[in-house]
Amino acid sequence: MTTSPPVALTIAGTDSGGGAGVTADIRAFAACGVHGSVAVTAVTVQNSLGVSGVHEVPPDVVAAQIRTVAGDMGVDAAKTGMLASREIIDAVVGACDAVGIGRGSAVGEGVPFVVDPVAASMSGSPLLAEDALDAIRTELLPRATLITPNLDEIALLAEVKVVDEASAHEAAAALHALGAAAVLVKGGHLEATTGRPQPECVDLLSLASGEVHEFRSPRLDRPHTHGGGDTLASAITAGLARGMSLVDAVALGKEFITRAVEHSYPLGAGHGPVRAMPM
Ligand code: PXL
Repeated sequence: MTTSPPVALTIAGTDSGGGAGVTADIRAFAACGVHGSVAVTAVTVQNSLGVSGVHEVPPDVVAAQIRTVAGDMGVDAAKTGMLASREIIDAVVGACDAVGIGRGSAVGEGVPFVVDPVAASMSGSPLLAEDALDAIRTELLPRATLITPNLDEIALLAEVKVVDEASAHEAAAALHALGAAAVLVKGGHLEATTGRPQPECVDLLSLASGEVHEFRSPRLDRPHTHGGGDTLASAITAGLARGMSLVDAVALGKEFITRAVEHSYPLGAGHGPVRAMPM
């Protein structure tokens, strides 16, 4: 008999260069053994050098993609990446509530929902309107099973500058106060932010119960890390779609992204992508 894999849904933007956004998400889903479905929020005109155009998908079309997929094949876990605007966030929240994605949805507990609060590309191009930050804070954080901000996104969302372990805990507490049930504080950008050499890349998983888990990996100095954040969040989402606990799914994600960075490759004249390796 042929068995079907679990289904994960990414709600995110495209990258014409195939490095980040839904292209990275689908590769990570496939490598982690889940079927990837997509609700495209925006089309970016992009290559390894950066983003030269952003074209938003109409909010009702974003919502329709979510409802159409969920109503047919079902969704075992979902994630968000680039959401572009407040109007798209409102549409995503409405559709997710209706089909039972995330906490506090119309259908009880809701399926696991990972919110990667993407604000800008690696090269600094904005991927989220300034007035949409508040919608991420008030609409999405409380619905998320897990949020996966990098240090820049933490500064924007919680107004905490993470420079060490104590401020990482402070950031997690501020994000819990905004309603996030679980926060993964990603330490990968700490060396660039503080200028202090970091032999390890330490990610902190903080649960609202007060439980904290640390995930450590050797710091790999690689120039080609395009799509790294998307890949990590997608591998975690895949783990959740497979029925893993949150802690086990984050452990899978950490192992997956460490291997993907280790095997990243040059492409074009700018930053190449991480490589999704089967797990
Ligand atoms: O990695 C963040 C990201 C997410 N989604 C899209 C992107 C990027 C970074 O460039 O282009 C579509």
